[in-house]
Amino acid sequence: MRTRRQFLKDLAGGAAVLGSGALLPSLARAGDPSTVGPASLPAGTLEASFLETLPGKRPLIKRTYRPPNFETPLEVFEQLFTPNDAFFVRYHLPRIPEVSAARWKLEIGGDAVEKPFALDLPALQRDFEQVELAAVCQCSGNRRGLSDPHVAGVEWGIGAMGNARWKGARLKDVLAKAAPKKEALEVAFNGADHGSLEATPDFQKSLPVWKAMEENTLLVWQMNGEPLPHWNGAPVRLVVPGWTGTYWMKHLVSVQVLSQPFKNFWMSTAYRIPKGKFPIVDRFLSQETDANTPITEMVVNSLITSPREGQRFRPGQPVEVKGIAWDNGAGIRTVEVSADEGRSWQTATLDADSGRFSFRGFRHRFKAGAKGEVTVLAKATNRIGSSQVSELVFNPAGYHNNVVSRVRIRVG
Ligand SMILES: Nc1nc2c(c(=O)[nH]1)N[C@H]1C(S)=C(S)[C@@H](COP(=O)(O)O)O[C@H]1N2
Ligand SMILES: [Mo]
Repeated sequence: MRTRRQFLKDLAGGAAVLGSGALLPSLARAGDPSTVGPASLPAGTLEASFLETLPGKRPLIKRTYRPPNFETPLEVFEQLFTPNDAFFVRYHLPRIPEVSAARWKLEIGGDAVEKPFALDLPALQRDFEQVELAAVCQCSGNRRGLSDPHVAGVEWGIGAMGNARWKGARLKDVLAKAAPKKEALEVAFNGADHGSLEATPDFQKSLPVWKAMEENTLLVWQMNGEPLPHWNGAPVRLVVPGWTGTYWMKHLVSVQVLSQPFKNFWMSTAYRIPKGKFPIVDRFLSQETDANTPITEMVVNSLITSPREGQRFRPGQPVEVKGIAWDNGAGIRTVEVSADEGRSWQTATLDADSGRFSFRGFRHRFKAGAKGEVTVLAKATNRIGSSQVSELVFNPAGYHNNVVSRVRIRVG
């Protein structure tokens, strides 16, 4: 067991650049075990998980301290948009400087541009059209802790995701100013955070140039109408709607347009899925190998927020099923709900559409039957006919868990 003192020591080491210690989390509000994740998380994960407060955040589910990995509790997803102080936090490396918005500079270059240049925040806000869109940021490893068998990595429950309104400039407009050459193949991104050891590969990621140039790929400085919180990438982060969180580089400091595939640990080894196992629309061809391919878009998924696991109802009492569904940006077409283990399905009512990259709320009401245990299932289907799976598609990194959502309630 790591002690509080050890933790503070580690964190102080990691955050030495902060000086003030302003970003130390306040310890420790032990959580009600039922709030820190589903019972099927690996042995030890639940015991080591508490609700704890990073500066500027409300209590979130701590999965690891260093680097900070904090998950959003289930009840927050009763709201369509995830408040900034409840938005999950995911880092790979422990040294996370507080980047000053006033001094922030973004370097734009690479071998596949004619005119490299640097940009500050006023220029990003003034010289390019500002757009705002709703989009889900979901970690590739969301629900990894529910993998069966369990796999290594941060043992996330259901809350390594969030939905926000993001505002900023289009990456393609900024890149146009650098005059990309026609041999541009990928665009690589670096953030201000790094490891404590020279040997730790820095967290840098690339996108295929076509995705970087899409009109919804943004350099954002605002989240839900506020400046980005430190822990979610201040002052500027990349937003890649439809694709998993790994590409959404925080504390962005460098954008490089490249004529060759970008190779590092985070591209070539991590964040890969076996080929042919998932329904992929967006392929990252310059990074594919015979065996595997980078994870790209999210798979269609849903989460039941009500009723809760184990909730009790009286026979005949109405049960209001509520939740959210999301996908790669094709858009949610239907959510079906079953109250009989999947023998029959009813179509749920979809709430208002906040855009194809946003969470989509759904609801359905049924009457609790006779005494006993009832399994409530929800299954989302998107506009290109992709549905949640009934059996886990196992893969060694525990990505893309979109098994039909399931909650058991008790009648009687
Ligand atoms: N600079 C930086 N950006 C990063 C990461 C990181 O470790 N460092 N992690 C990525 C991953 S894997 C995810 S899932 C998202 C999480 O975004 P959030 O912490 O704002 O929730 O940030 C991405 N951007
Ligand atoms: Mo992630």
